Amino acid sequence: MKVFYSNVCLKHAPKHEIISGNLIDYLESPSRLIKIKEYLDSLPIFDFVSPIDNGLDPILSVHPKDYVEYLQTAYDEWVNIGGNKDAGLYCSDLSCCITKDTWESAYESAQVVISAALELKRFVEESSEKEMNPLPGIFALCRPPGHHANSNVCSGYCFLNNAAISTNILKKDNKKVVILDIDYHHGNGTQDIFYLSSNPLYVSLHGSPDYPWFTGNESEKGEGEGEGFNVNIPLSKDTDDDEYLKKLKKVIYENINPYNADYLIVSLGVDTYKDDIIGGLQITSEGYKRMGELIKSINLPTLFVMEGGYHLETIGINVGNVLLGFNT
Ligand code: OKP
Ligand code: ZN
Repeated sequence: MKVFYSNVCLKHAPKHEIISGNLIDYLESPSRLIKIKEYLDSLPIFDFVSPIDNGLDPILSVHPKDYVEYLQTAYDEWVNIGGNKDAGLYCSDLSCCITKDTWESAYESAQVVISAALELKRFVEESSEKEMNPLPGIFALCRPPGHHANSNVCSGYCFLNNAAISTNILKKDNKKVVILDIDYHHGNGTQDIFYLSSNPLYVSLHGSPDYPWFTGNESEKGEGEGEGFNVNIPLSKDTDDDEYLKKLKKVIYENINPYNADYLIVSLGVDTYKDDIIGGLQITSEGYKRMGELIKSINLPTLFVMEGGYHLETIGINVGNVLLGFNT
């Protein structure tokens, strides 16, 4: 399996964030990526590939220019004025610290995902039915993550919505896309971006009630043309492997398979892990293997996009297990 990866994603490294009024170490740290890379490197099936710079256009298909310019210039402007004005104009919470390196890493994170999406698309277009066995899967190992970023709002460690950007690439040529968001948190940014659209189908399983607090209800089903194409499955904290897999299986049968998509994008967070420090359902490392197997059963060319996961001791094996489950 090809893994798109770039060290430039490590540069964004704010020192602190504020959670519940307390100043703590920034949890969305570069070590997360390093740990995952180390683990995948130790297994023979993963090939690391560097992204190609595909420029701003794919990003601008999701994010307006004024927002992109804000991300590019806010840090310098803030330093120049001595730091008191408009710093948070496009931010919805205190977890999206913009440092001198943020734009570079957020841009690179998007480029990792764009390159992975283009590679998957090319592979599928060049393959005959026969070659689709084994099922093509590609992993975009990127940070900062994306699913809380709205078109012009950064929040929850996210600046550019990587899953949405890659959706717009895979949607080209009248293709249909499913986004399956298995991060612990509801992907409010992704939901919002496509709320009025029937393509992609957005499906999220997430812990509730929890961040981002005001979205992720089952009653949010999309609007207009998008009605029926947004599926939220809120889960209680005590959800274990069996319960999780049962719900995932149900949504695959009832919503994902009947949609008849051409591509699957998995917003891959492993913060559902039982000991995660921010999220945490009762999922075990073995559970991630089963999740990967179930995702494979959807039988679509699949782009895995890295989102959350904060338990550094197991983040590698948990991500690895989803991918291994898919690849068996
Ligand atoms: C990003 B991703 C917890 C505060 C959490 C932001 C969480 C963002 C998660 N009390 N602050 O979905 O993993
Ligand atoms: Zn999360």
